[in-house]
Amino acid sequence: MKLHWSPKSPYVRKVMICAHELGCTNQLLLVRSVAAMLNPNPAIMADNPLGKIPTLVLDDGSTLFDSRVICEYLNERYAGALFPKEAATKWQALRWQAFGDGLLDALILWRNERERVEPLTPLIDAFQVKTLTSLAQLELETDALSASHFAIGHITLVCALGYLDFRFDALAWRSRTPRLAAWFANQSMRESLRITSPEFD
Ligand SMILES: N[C@@H](CCC(=O)N[C@@H](CS)C(=O)NCC(=O)O)C(=O)O
Repeated sequence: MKLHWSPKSPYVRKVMICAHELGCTNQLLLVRSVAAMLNPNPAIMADNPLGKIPTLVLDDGSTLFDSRVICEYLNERYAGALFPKEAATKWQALRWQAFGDGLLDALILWRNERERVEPLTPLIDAFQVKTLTSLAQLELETDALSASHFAIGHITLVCALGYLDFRFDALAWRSRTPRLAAWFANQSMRESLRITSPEFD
């Protein structure tokens, strides 16, 4: 399988963490692909008209995107337990995945906006409010995260918090959410998270 990949993309990181957890990284041919919102990449668009990474090309030539679909596909193909099946844990795991993905979506738009010559201040402010409110909510959910089995929700939230470290250092998120920071530090010792950290590039 070919994966349009970059070590800096937090959504690609989700897929790589799943692949490490499932023991299938040797089945992935990683093709370094530059995906920039303002510069659509024809090589990615040949496999995904949206021009986004991650995009997975299966051996029969069919394609899968986005990260949610690829992670679930790998989990099913390699009989993993990263997508809980029981209702008691399934919906919370999927909610945490949506929470982490939504936070990442906001952070990426925020980063694009702040790099413009004349950033729109109300938009920047709105992204900041959403991010800080999300962090405050996650701080309240730390016990529930610690008490539940490592799954796709944990993976996605770690990718979102890791992206804050990578691109939003000035936000100093740890000082606002000490319990979440302790949870993150604990999770980050896991091999699949350690070796996919963007600092490893
Ligand atoms: N919802 C998608 C988001 C993927 C995404 O936005 N990836 C970024 C790279 S971090 C990208 O490809 N951006 C290029 C673009 O938006 O044109 C997923 O979960 O895979």
